[in-house]
Amino acid sequence: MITESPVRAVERCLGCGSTALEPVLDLGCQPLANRFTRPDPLGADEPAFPLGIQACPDCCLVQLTHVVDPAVLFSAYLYVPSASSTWVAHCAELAAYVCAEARLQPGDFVVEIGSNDGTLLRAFQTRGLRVLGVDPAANIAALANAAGIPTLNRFFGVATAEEVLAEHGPASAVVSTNVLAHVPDPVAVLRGVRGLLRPGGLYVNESPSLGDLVRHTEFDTIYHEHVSYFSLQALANLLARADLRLVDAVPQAVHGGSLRIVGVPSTSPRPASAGLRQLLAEEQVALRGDRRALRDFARRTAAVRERLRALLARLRADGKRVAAYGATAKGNTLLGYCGLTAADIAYIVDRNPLKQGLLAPGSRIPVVPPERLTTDPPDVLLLLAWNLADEIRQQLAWFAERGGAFLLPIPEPRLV
Ligand code: DWN
Repeated sequence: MITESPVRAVERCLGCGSTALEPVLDLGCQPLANRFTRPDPLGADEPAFPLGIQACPDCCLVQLTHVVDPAVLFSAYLYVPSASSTWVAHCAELAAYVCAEARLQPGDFVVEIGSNDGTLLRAFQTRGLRVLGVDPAANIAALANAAGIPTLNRFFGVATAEEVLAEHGPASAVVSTNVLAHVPDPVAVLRGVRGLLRPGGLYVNESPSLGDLVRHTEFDTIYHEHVSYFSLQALANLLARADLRLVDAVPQAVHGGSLRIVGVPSTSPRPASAGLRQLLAEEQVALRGDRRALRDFARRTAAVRERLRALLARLRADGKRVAAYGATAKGNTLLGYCGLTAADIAYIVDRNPLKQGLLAPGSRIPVVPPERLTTDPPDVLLLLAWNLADEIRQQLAWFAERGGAFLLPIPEPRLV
């Protein structure tokens, strides 16, 4: 039987079609970062796919070298953002920002692309807005609908936008977080956004920032779900291809550093903000000759692997037991690239019940509920959710008081 491969090599830029793509970093063959598996006594083979990034010198888009069919990645999903109170607070602030920027009135219509369990839309709903989520994961869309957040179980693009438009009318605001960077055809998503927005409407998107990825050596945030790694210039180019115009940007701390951007239909009179012009100028300096910045990043990535492995070997030699906190997607890139397994990390705790009882992809380290930390405490806790370190360390103050240490892997492995 011939089955079609879910992976394809990216030979033309996903933003502009250029064939001049330049390799940046190769992380080897890795399994899908959110494909947590059931413990299987026979140790079933896990498919692994090439993982690396490359840069387009023509439109600046940094992107994967190989993309996996989104239907394989997103039709069922285990990640829900509501597990983190940092994220819930961020959503409340983001909703307030969009309401103010788009001057939304009660009853106005807001659409979120990739709305997951409805955490963000709930913040709009409580402000009296009409909301609709669009999400491709059937299990997660069902959770959102059951919780009272109307959610259409679809991938978003021009066809879905037309369907929403026909049924609900144009949107005053379209919002997406951690979605635009996840799709192999971002321009198609943006064309859908353009079609759905009313003339004075706003598109607000947040995605991890390339600048932060490079500055803080966040190589672990590279995995098959993350197709693009955005600079502001690359985003401006993508929006322009969909008849949208970038008018504002506000850097955010979430997920290791993200870019919040505001786009409007290109016919809108809204001018670009002074803040955006300043950020674009700073970015040009920071990523100037970005070949060198990206080469340095690749070198530092290899150094993190060596240092983390050496540190874990030393801890083991000292008789210390290590567990991990946060069964994150990025954690699986870190574990896979650094070659760490259950021989190095006893278990991973995570409070998302959808992940508990499963094995992390590749490393096959068991994911367990946080209570395990009290019944079977390790000496050291590797923070795979380093982006939520403040929240987690606050919860686990007792662990540090009992002499436990936290190991932060990024930007440099260190015990705190
Ligand atoms: O883009 C993506 C980002 C936004 O989220 C996805 N492709 C997948 C996901 O990436 P991640 O898995 O690296 O995300 P987080 O937000 O770093 O995951 C945090 C994990 O830690 C969750 O599984 C929940 C868990 N957690 C916990 O167990 N206890 C988090 C907190 C704050 C806690 O106290």
